[in-house]
Amino acid sequence: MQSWSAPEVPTLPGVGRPLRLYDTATDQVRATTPGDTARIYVCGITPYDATHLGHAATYLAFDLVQRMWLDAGHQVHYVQNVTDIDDPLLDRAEATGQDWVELAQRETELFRQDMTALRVLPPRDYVGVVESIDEIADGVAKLLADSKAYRLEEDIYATVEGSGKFGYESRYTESEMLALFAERGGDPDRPGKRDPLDALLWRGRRDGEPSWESVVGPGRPGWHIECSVIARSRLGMQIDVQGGGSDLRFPHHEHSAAHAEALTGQWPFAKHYAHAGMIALDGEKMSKSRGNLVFVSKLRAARVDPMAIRLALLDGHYRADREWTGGRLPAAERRLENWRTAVTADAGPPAEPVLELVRQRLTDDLDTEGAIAAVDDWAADSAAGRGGADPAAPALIRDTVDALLGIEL
Ligand code: 5CA
Ligand code: ZN
Repeated sequence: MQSWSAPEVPTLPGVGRPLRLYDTATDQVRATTPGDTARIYVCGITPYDATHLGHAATYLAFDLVQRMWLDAGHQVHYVQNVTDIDDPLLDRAEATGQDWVELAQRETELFRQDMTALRVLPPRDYVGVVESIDEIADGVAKLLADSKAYRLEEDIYATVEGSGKFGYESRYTESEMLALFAERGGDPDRPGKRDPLDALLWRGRRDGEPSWESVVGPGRPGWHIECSVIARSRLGMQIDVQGGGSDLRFPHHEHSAAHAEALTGQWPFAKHYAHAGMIALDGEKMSKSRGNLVFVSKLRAARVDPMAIRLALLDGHYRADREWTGGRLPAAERRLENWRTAVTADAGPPAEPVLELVRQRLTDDLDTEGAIAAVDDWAADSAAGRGGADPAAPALIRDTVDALLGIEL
């Protein structure tokens, strides 16, 4: 699929620091250890009702991961999927009398426009499931051939034993896994499954549903295997980061990792499993099924500066579940104005210590609040005429905020 266009990233003096990031699987903040090219897979949208502020917050968190690696001198190979065929998309299309292909294309395009406006660096490979059916079916066939999958009526399931490590990513107990599986698209109670937690790999053709001919018969892929295959074929195994919102911790990322590990015999799928917290509105997780959504495109249509949206979403730790309230945007707009005033001044307090502090804060598990506070302090000193008058400072602050926080002043 076509990705979206990349914003310029200014080069900063000096070198960035290694990024430390919380890893769900080991319950620790640990250094990421990329090679020359860092490899990251971030789960993409299911394209209906895009892009709400919860989505945006999650993609912004991983945008900062990419920016930290670039600043530290790495190249980044970033892959993201689009779940452009799945039950929730078909349900929405049917409920609203739309063609599911058109719905998916329209929402994916809106997502691209929103990401561009928010200055999110694009994935190198933006990959739809529909365009990947053959490679996913090949993966299912291999799991069947290796006895790591089995047929149940017209469908195909993966055995949870297939990877030998099931459960390490989420660290949930069996009963927690069972509850979440039922809640998030799994079918623990289906008769005939070998284990209630076995995940659907391939859904055989049903009347009235889209399906494709394939090496494992007609049908369509299950959710988790799509991400395993799309990630593995482009990035290999032991990728640096597998990312998504915390609702993907289980079952999605557990099963995606298990399928990829069962396919390759290699472990782990990812060196870090990173999860962003959920954005809530009125006390409830913002979600398509609840319908309590604030859309990036609606805010843009109301002439809200996308940089204020970005700044508002970054003003909170990415791992914390947080509430979107009416006051967040005006606060971000005021802050943006203060920063813009300070970087258009002829001089300001020296910027190198600010750059150092922003690097330090962001590479410490993406402490955006700390980074924003460092820029606030500089802007306040500048406005008050404190701390020196370096004519090079405003330009360096502008580049720092642009390259590391992705905010164009
Ligand atoms: N297509 C799958 C992943 S393969 C999917 O989860 N799509 S999604 O459209 O439902 O979500 C896209 C991303 O946004 C996921 O990483 C999800 O965890 C994240 N997300 C969804 N709702 C919220 C929310 N309220 N707050 C933060 N992130 C969210
Ligand atoms: Zn995914």
